[in-house]
Amino acid sequence: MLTLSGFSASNYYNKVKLALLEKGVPFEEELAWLGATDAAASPLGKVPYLKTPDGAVCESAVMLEYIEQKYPQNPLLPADPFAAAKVRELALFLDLHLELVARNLYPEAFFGGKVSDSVKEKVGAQLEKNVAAFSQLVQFSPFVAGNNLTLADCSAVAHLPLVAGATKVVYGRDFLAALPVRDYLKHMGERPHMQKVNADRKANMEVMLARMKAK
Ligand SMILES: N[C@@H](CCC(=O)N[C@@H](CS)C(=O)NCC(=O)O)C(=O)O
Repeated sequence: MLTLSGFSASNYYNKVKLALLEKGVPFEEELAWLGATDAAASPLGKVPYLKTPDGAVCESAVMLEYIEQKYPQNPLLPADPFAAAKVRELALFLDLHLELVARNLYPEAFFGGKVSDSVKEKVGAQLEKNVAAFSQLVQFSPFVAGNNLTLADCSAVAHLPLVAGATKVVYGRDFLAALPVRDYLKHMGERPHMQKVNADRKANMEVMLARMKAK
């Protein structure tokens, strides 16, 4: 049995959780807040990490590849190598060029902190460029990589709301406004597994905010 460790308010946790649910792979969830992670399983102290019968793995993209290879049912990657490369390309863009850049804004956008003007300027310019590049790759027809749900959607549903929300709060403008993100999220939100991920996320977010207030 697999154990997914982390917490449901985490976008990277939800990326892996949705993949497991959509593929129909049995798993357990183990609550691990930041600061209380298993150092052997996640040497950087990040969540999520996945405990497998063979040992633990960190890094969500690696987890998705492991899950795909180990449990081929309900594939989230096309069989054709080039089509699979295009899905991986999109997933990597979402993780690295959108989410990781927008993450610099989260302290101010979501956690009542402050981000310096120089960081805002640098991140804003980088995001403008990266969103334009992402727009050339993404399809939204209806899934981000085409007709089928893929592992790129697991990243997209987890990250796009945060990128849109953070830019809206910090710059007063949603940098993804030109893309059909709202319709896409609505469509994805109709999937029962996505509804479970969203319900768990909301419940866990309340607990997380209460913990932050109590500190
Ligand atoms: N590249 C990592 C990113 C995971 C990540 O940044 N998770 C956040 C929670 S959403 C975290 O652990 N942040 C704490 C930290 O970076 O120290 C992955 O794909 O798993």
